[in-house]
Amino acid sequence: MPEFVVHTVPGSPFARAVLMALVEKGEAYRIAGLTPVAAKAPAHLARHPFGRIPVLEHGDFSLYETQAILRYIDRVTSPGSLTPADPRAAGRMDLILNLNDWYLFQGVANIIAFQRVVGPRLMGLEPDLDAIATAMPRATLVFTELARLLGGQAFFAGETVSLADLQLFPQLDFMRLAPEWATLAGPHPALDAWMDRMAGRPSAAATTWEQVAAQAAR
Ligand SMILES: N[C@@H](CCC(=O)N[C@@H](CS)C(=O)NCC(=O)O)C(=O)O
Repeated sequence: MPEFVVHTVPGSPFARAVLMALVEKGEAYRIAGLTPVAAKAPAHLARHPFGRIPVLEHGDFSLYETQAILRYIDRVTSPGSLTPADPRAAGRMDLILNLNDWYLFQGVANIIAFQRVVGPRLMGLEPDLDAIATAMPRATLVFTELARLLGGQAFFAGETVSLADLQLFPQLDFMRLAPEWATLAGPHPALDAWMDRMAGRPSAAATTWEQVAAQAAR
């Protein structure tokens, strides 16, 4: 099996999902660290024409878009162990993957987590409180829907961890650092308990911002 190489700026939640999947699978990987500037430079644009991260390289094969990467990893290593066999559970997994990308990241995490966590930490920015306030109605809807979809299950696609949990956790792990978390997750204790369950997994502990930065520096 060729080496898995993940191109990323340390701190990226999308890249963390990929790294968590590799750890869940027991696969070794190497991080090819980028800066935000290098992510827009020709060398990276040759890997990802839209200048985003992460990019996975596996031998002579290269892939971008986190969902595609996650599914690829799940297909080439102990096939399908992170995808439920049951079609309805798999449908829920797919729904969460898309909900993450379209409704949580776009308009919620890319505003609230950026303003509260990423911007201050990466660029020394002050949070834009108006932008955060504008994102809160959509954030409330997303959290309510996530709690409904989780229901009383241990994980989003049933009783075992799936790609859905790995995609969602890194975004919410940043959201949890924002003061808005109490308002958003307070009414949904099952969601908070799921966060604790995910945070306790070795794949979460091995892929924190600090861990990824240290690995990228090697
Ligand atoms: N749809 C992409 C989204 C990836 C994405 O937005 N990554 C962020 C970092 S977490 C990024 O590249 N940001 C740089 C930018 O927006 O220019 C995926 O699933 O991989």
